[in-house]
Amino acid sequence: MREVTVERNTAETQISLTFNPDGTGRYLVDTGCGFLNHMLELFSRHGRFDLTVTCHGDVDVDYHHTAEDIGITLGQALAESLGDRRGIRRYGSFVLPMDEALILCAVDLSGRCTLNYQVHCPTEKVGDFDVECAKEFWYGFARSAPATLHFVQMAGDNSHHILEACFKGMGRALAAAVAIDEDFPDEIPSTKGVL
Ligand SMILES: [Mn+2]
Repeated sequence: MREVTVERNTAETQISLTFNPDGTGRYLVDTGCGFLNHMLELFSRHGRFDLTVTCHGDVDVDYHHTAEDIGITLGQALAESLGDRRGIRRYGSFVLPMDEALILCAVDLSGRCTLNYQVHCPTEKVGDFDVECAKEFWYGFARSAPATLHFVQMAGDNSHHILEACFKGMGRALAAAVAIDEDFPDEIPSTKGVL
């Protein structure tokens, strides 16, 4: 089991996060933001990752620091859990429909940060959550993983559905990417020999 726990403490957020890529989709999520809890719970279940998150953030400001810093911490936990990335499949992609929304999610656990976020929500908020914080979450994740992430919205006109499709779809794409390739479990999947 590749389970890791990461603590991250700043003046803005105090985060404790446990991540297991070989889990079953069990979660315990308390971020201080109801919508972000919902997204991380979906991510855990659809990726079959076990995930525990506790965050005490400066939510009296807004959810920006909370979303960004949880993304950073989750990316760090993913990186630590994979070690030198030996044996992983590296790539994953999923096109996830959520009612009228359709989102292409693709990941390369490349060791390099790229975020291509072509997601356009028609509203600024879902509940009390600023939809722009979702991009901050994924950018934080891509930087600290480090990983190449693509989100391309093919359809969708409901912000809740659009963001939910991103989290479910990237959960499933990542599940494929972190899986061990049983045919080549001792190989780092790069001609450079390093990821
Ligand atoms: Mn929902």
